[in-house]
Amino acid sequence: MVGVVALAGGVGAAKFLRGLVEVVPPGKIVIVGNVGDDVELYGLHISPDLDIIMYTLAGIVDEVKGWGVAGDTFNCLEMLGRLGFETWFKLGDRDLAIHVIRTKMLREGYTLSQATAQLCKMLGVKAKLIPMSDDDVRTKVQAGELLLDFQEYFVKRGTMDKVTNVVFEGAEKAKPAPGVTEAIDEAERIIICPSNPILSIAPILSISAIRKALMASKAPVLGVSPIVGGKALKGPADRVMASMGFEPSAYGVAKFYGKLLKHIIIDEADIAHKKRIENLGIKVTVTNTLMKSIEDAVRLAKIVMEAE
Ligand code: GDP
Ligand code: FO1
Repeated sequence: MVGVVALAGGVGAAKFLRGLVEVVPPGKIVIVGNVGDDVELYGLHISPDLDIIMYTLAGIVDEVKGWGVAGDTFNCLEMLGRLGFETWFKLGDRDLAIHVIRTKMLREGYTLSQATAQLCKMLGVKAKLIPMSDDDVRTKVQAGELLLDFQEYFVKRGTMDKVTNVVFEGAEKAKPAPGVTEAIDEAERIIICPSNPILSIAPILSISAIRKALMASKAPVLGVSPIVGGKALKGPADRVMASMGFEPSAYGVAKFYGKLLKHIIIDEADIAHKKRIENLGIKVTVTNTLMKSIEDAVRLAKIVMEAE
């Protein structure tokens, strides 16, 4: 029986999920992960957002960066550099082992969701992590004349470009991975994690069968705002919202999700937006949403689980 479905990006989602697994039995949680950020480098399939969640829930994430494996070394990358290859994507040696195994499984005919389930099992992750799709959906970022691959925008160019449009290549034809819409149909509660709405959650919503299942679900859809006091705590969410015509605020996040959302949890810093959001027909809970520690994440997860 599925209790909770969580739509998740990377670092913001993982911080929240680390709390959620302490509040809800992990066996009752299905996490639908973004794979629009996936990239192929050196012949390896890398799924950064799935890995951030796996490493976090397995207790091996580099907590300072929020991605990668704690205490990793970079010998392989250093050698790749010596051989003349590009090294802007900082792949650690331990991290590489995951990409090698994922790629091996994909070459042997496993789907991405099967490979993810295997990796979760190997790492001892108890919650069920399902990629949004087994089909290729790739987020491309348009910045004026430039059309950038997601990681080129995010890591190589350090999010310096002003985003004018975002496209999810392959989304029209993509089907949800097995188990995604079934979990949404069965869920008692659906949570949109405090992730980047446009770059992390919109790719998931770009798959029409997922969007339809969410709209049809009897379970309440609750979101946590990743924008606090008009700013993203990390990354470009505020800038991307502004350049795409959305107010970079908790109100803008609520407006972006619109009818999908029943209830949003916003930060105390954003109390001024409460009435405005309620006028959109969305319920609001105001609390401290900063997750500086596991205790903060557990507290926030409890509030999300108790919100009506
Ligand atoms: P990414 O894919 O690795 O960029 O990660 P996500 O899309 O999952 O999350 C990025 C968002 O997480 C950013 O917009 C941050 O503002 C948000 N975030 C990070 N830490 C926190 C936190 O402690 N509280 C809240 N409310 N949002 C957070
Ligand atoms: N993020 C960075 O900002 N710089 C990196 O060099 C980098 C390497 C990297 C390697 C493996 C991995 O799984 C994730 C990695 N990330 C890196 C994080 C990641 O690419 C982004 O946070 C997400 O794609 C945005 O969700």
